[in-house]
Amino acid sequence: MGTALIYDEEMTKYKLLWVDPACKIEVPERLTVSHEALVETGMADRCISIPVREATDADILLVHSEEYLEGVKTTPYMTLEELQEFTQQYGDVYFHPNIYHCAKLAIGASLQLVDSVMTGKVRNGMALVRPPGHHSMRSAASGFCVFNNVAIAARYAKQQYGVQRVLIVDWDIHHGQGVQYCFEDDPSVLYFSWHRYEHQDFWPQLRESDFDSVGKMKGAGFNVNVPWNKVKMHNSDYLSVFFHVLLPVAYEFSPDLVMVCAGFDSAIGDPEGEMCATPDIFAHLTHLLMNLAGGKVCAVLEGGYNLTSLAQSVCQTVQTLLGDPAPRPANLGSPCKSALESLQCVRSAHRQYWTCLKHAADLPTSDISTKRIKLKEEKEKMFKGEQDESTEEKVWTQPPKRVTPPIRTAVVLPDGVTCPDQCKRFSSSADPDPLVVNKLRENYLKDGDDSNALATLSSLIGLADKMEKNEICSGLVLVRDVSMAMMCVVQHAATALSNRVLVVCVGDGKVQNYCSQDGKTLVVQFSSRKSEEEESRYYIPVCLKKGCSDVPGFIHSILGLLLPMGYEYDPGLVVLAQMPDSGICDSVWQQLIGLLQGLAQGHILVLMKEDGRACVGPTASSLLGNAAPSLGQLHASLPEDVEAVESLRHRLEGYWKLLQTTAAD
Ligand code: Q9C
Ligand code: ZN
Repeated sequence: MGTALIYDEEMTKYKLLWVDPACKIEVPERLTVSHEALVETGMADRCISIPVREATDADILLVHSEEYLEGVKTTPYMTLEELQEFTQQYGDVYFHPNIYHCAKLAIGASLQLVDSVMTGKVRNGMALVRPPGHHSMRSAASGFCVFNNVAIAARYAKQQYGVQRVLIVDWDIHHGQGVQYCFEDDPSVLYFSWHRYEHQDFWPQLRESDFDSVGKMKGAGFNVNVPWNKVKMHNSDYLSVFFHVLLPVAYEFSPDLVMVCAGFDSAIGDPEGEMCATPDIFAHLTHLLMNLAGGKVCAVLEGGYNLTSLAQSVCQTVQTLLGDPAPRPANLGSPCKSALESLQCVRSAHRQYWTCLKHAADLPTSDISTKRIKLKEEKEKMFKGEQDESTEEKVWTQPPKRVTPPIRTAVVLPDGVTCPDQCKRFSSSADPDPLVVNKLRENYLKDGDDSNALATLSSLIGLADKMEKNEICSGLVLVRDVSMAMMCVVQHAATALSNRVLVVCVGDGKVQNYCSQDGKTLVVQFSSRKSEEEESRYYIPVCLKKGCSDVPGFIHSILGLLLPMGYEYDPGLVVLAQMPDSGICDSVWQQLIGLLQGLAQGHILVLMKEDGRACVGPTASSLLGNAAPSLGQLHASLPEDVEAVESLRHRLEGYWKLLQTTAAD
């Protein structure tokens, strides 16, 4: 199953016809450079090209009023003066004789995308459209938007395909107030938006863009606003909000479809956003959504006004939708204080609606309105100070070309065990390094161990070597003794490989203390028994009451502990070991594999016991890049597990800054 790309040059055929400083950044080239970049990188060719269509009146009326539609319908016949006058009743938007036509195509493109994904013609896709949509309201244009493309698409998906729950992720740097208003009282559509806010000083300057607008009536809890109160937010600020707000809530919600308001004015270099997140962050944001809703992700372009950063960000998004491993999430620092304040406020505002946030810390001052005044005052004090126009924040290097290894997934399996055709059977027995073989024999094999075990271990080592050389992306090895194989590959990595290794061990069993003090390995073990080994920065036993068999507790420890530490650690290789009797079910296991592939450029080596054969199919499928099946709506974690995760977080947040969820005073 492929990735749809929906684009039509016709949508470049309108522009601003008079002088308006507020609108001059919204140019036709936004679309041409994005599309050309996809063509030049070969990505357009790899996508399934789907034609746009014109939205019907009925489509438009899913969200907009008849009066508004009738008004917009007259714009193609207006004189320049009439267009300017029509424009005047709205904020920061312009009309053109061809914009009504383009606006119908922009909706039609979004609906074609939903159709392609919902009928299974493709797995996911992106629509490159103009005009954007997320600011437009029932009866008003706004912020370059005429009709609300994504809101219409979400209603359409519900109506046409009986989709029960839609998640809308709005990573554009502006608040999509049009989307918020549309679904405010609707619990079937969860709207998440982060946006430059600056305590209501930034456009559209609405009180209701703040974190305490959580939705109304039955929709309470289904509107999640993350206001950025400072500019220059970095990759770690964005990721932190994904790990500690969006993803836990999204997994609890369990959407059947994910729509993305994919604006790239949240990227570095954008004159509107003034943020510092680099284009490669969109590979990760995209990747982290791709195991929701069985992989049904529809991205629709919104803003993005720096043509260079826009084109790069679009490429990162589409390449990730195509299934290529994401680049290493390098140099993640601590989220900034202002971001942590926002994070804490959002988590606190939503704790009554989402069980995953129930134990979130309260606001520092316990009173939301006191906090908001305090922060605003702080800001005004600062104002006289630095207006420094440092260029460093506007300069970045183009993300390096993402080279996918020739072999996606290699497997080492006993004879007779089958797996998907796309996997490559791997064996190093043709050319084993005699030194390695001797070392293996001496260190790991007891008398009586046969040559089969030796061959498996040397293949395992060979696989790790080829993964480091980027000749193979991921691997699956079935072994007799998981603990021993894990020790073997970790020691090999420590001595022969140059990369840091993240070891994730699922299930009980002694994990030899191979955590080096130098941080060459980071070991995270999920089990139901208290570990006898000493915890440290690099050995993290996550003790869950029922191990991995209680799904909510396990998922929340993956999202809230494992991923933040993993991203900050930035390993070159992930070793994932499933102990016998781990109690993990296939779909949870697949979620874990899917999420971990955001690390180490997808270099993940999975170890399982020989007789766990039933799981080979699902494991191989996940390693090949297929989306994990949805887990369904999650219930509350066991209180003991919440306690365990929170106490670990507190113990570790000094070492691992991405674990922080509160701002220090
Ligand atoms: N300094 C979207 O990104 N304000 N719309 C412009 C210029 C309006 C943005 C002020 C920004 C609208 C889809
Ligand atoms: Zn925007």
